[in-house]
Amino acid sequence: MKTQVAIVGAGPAGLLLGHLLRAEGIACVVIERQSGEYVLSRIRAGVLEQGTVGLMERLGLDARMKVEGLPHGGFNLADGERLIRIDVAALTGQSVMVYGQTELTRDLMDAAPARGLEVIYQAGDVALHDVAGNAPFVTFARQGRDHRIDARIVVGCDGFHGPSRQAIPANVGRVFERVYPFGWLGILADVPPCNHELIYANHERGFALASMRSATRSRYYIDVPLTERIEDWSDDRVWDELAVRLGPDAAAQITRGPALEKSIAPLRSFVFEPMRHGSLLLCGDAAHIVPPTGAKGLNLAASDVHYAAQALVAFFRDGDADAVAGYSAKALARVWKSERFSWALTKLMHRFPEDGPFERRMQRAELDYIASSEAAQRSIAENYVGLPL
Ligand code: RFL
Ligand code: PHB
Repeated sequence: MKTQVAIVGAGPAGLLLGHLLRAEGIACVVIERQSGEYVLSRIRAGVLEQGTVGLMERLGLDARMKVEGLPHGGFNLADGERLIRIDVAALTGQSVMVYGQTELTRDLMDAAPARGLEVIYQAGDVALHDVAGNAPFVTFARQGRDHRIDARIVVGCDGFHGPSRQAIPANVGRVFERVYPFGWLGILADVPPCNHELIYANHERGFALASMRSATRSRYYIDVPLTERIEDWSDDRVWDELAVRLGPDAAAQITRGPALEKSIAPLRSFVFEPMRHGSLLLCGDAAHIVPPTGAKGLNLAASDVHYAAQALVAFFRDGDADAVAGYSAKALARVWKSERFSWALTKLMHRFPEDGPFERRMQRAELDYIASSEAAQRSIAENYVGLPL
């Protein structure tokens, strides 16, 4: 089989890119290791930046989001004593959209057949070949047969553990990484949220986040040491801990219910440079990871894809090879700013094992400053809604 662009991975990055390329008449195929059902079962991001929403609008795939998504004009930082509301709408004139990654992925998946976007699910042993040159190809096995797709460009949208990043020789790439000494234990339940906006809390006992998927579905997180096992966290134990960390006002509004999903995700900051090697481009978690504190992971995947689509349209339509060559620098400039914001908010809102009373006072002083300064709030707000594409 021959195509213009072979996309590895049908998560949000791969599907979004496939749709953007098809909308410009560029031939592409998406190759995914898992089944579509499995991809949809992963509970992940919940907050979309304006830019991500804008891409769905541009594709005309925003109808369900407009009905079911919840626009939020603010969010809250709590420290056990007070709630600092960041009035994102007043400070930036923009809002974020609470709409689950599962729903966004479903919208992209459902629209694929009608838009002529071919997605090959359950592809085993996916491997990238000759990406340094001008005739790369991808091989995989499916239903007992070996397949090969020849392309002009390969885009790796295969997440942190996928094979695309590994296809770049070690002497070409450079890794920047910070692994955090805790993970987030998340719980999803069909109960109304405790607050109409998100609450990020830094409590003496640790971090907590109250989020949601809809008016009847809540998503909560607490941070736990990496040594914790999910089997040791009964639903009641999670609810008890949330009630303490979120503080008495929020606790009074918490409705408890059985967990639909409960898991622990490690926290990591990671950037791989460059995001292009020869005919291979990397997008999303394949190239970088942020801790979830800033709600940036999916949104960064979307901005990468936006830049990649722009470059590929210029390349295939106008023969502009410089556009592809410039992709990495353009994407990385935005990636590093989101890395910084996610890291800074993680530092502000979590208790690190190595921290002593001085670091605690620094956190408190920074929260005091944020509470009292519109300039500080504006800086947080413009990062939270997403820096311009
Ligand atoms: P994905 O979603 O990991 O998709 C990669 C796809 O590639 C497939 N794949 C392969 N396909 C073929 N061959 C192989 N060998 C393959 N290996 C892997 C995988 O099966 C998969 O389908 O990466 P993508 O598309 O780059 O999207 C990134 C986002 O998923 C991620 O950044 C976010 O979920 C991060 N994140 C959040 N982001 C936000 O913007 N806002 C949030 O509120 C937010 N909350 C979160 C999060 C991530 C979390 N976890 C669990 C990591 C909350 C959590 C708890
Ligand atoms: C979520 O709802 O899953 C969520 C919200 C905000 C974050 C991270 C995760 O910062």
